[in-house]
Amino acid sequence: MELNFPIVQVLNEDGTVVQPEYRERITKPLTMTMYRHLIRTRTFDRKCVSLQRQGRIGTYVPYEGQEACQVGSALALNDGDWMFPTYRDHGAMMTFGRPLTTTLLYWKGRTEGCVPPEGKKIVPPSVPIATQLPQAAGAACAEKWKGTNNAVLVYFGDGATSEGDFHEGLNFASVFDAPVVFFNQNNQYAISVPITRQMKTKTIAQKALAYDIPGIRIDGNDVFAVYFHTAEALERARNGGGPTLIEAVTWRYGAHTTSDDPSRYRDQEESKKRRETTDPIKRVERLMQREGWWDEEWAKQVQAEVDAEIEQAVTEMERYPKADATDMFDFVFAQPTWTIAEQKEAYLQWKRGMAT
Ligand SMILES: Cc1ncc(C[n+]2csc(CCOP(=O)(O)OP(=O)(O)O)c2C)c(N)n1
Ligand SMILES: [Mg+2]
Repeated sequence: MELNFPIVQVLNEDGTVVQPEYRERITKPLTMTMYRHLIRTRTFDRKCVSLQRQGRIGTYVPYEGQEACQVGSALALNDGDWMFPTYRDHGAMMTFGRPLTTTLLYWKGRTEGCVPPEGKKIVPPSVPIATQLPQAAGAACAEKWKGTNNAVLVYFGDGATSEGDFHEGLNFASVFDAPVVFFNQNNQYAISVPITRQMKTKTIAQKALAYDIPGIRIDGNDVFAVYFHTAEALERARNGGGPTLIEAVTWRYGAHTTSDDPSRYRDQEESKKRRETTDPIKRVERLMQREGWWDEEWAKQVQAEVDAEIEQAVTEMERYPKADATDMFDFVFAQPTWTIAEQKEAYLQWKRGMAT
């Protein structure tokens, strides 16, 4: 079965374009845009890990290693499209237009971090696994029935495929030919659980067969494969062709979250080896060198601009006070349920006790 879903690349690890039909479309300006976004997302991610270590933001979910998945797919969207991210997809959100300060405020626990940017349909990240899939299918149906040209892109991990919501979302979208692209980032782990413990199938893409929708397995560290295949799937969705399941095979270099220690469940050598061989940024650099597009001064300038933008966002985030823990009770529903009201009261009592 795996043979039917080989991993598709456009750019291989050496930075060589291996699919001639895309050759003409890989221009210098497009490559420079990709590179800038990859550097911006990686630098931001590293900065966030360091801010967490210094106690300036709360728990953080790093995505280093998965930048090509997030940048390539987000750049394939039109402005009017929807994005349904998970807690790991702030690289995709910032590429689609979410301000960096918003992302920082989210990880500081402030409610401002859940407010979508004006004019962009970026849903707050789903922390409960896979709940966003049926929601995305529903949003896509709504766009279709309203007769718009907007499509939906929904992210989820390999672990999410074990949830009922995964199957419900795909089935619903398939039955109604909803204009939605299901974008799976297969980083091969659900916290400490490897994919072999998560499913018996060899691929995630093959699950598309059960819903009679197109499924494709791509190299998630190849920003061009991600970009072109997501764009094609979105285009098909807009033209009435229904949903697509994309499995982007990738790897997170670091921990599941800043509270996790991956050395307890996997060999750290593997991540080190992958950094050297399959890194999404290095292969774009190799392409640029090969084509004679690489300019050391320009790369330094990109890094300096990105650093300045991130520093500015950190300064803005730090103007906000620490989050008030009662926010978590006040912002679930417009009117709290009695259970939430009771929990809030219990929390306030505990806090008063701590103060005396
Ligand atoms: C419904 C639900 N069950 C369990 C959890 C706890 N949990 C948080 S992250 C995670 C693993 C998810 O793995 P995957 O879907 O592969 O995404 P990744 O974290 O690798 O991006 C689990 C089980 C949760 N957040 N929601
Ligand atoms: Mg995973």
